[in-house]
Amino acid sequence: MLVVLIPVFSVKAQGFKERSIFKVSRANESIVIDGKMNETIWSKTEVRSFNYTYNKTKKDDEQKSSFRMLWDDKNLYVFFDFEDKYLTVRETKRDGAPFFDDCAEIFIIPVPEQLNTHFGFELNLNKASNDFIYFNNYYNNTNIALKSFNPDFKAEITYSGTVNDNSDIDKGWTMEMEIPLSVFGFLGEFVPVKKGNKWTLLGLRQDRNDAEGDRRSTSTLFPIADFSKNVHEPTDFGLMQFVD
Ligand SMILES: [Ca+2]
Ligand SMILES: [Ca+2]
Ligand SMILES: [Ca+2]
Repeated sequence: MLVVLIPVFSVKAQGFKERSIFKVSRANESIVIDGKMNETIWSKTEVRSFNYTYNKTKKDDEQKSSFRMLWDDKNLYVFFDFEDKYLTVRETKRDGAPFFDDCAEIFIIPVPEQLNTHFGFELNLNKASNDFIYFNNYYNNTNIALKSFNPDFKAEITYSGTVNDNSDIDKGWTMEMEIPLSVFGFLGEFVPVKKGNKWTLLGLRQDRNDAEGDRRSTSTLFPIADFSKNVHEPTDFGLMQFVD
């Protein structure tokens, strides 16, 4: 009698990291981009803190953050809310180095796979935007950001405190963003933004608490496997899922 043994394979390959899913609610009201969480829907969508902090050298380098997103047929919306005792900002130019200031950042891959290409938005309190398309391992193991990508989007900030003055204790700052889906062009059409679909993302905060030098801490929505290497490794990104 012939016995056929059928091996049973696990569908999960070994080492595959289960990815966190961040829920993004549909905006059922119009969102006014003014840096204020004055739309009811912001209080109904998932909120997460940036619990993974890197390069922390002082106690004050780990400060509270909250992160929310919304979607509708035209836009993605992002809300960052940061406690910050020492508001710090210097960069004023587009595609400069706002990431050396207090800076809110989001990286997006418009499909649920961890591709080697992502869209990035990094803004400081001056709304100086470093916006780019990032290519991992573009050529000869080199990562490169195409900064000439300058999409139209809206962002407004509010802050409470005194900027670049560490003689007092500040309260914090917010940033509300509207990123039109047209920014992603046809790359955003493979997996359209609609209920149930997922895209890939990372949210980050750079926290600078000294006006001089390059010291800063970084906190993230999802954990970074090797922070000394790069925060732009898509294998560290998680998923966002568009829900009602
Ligand atoms: Ca608002
Ligand atoms: Ca740019
Ligand atoms: Ca700061």
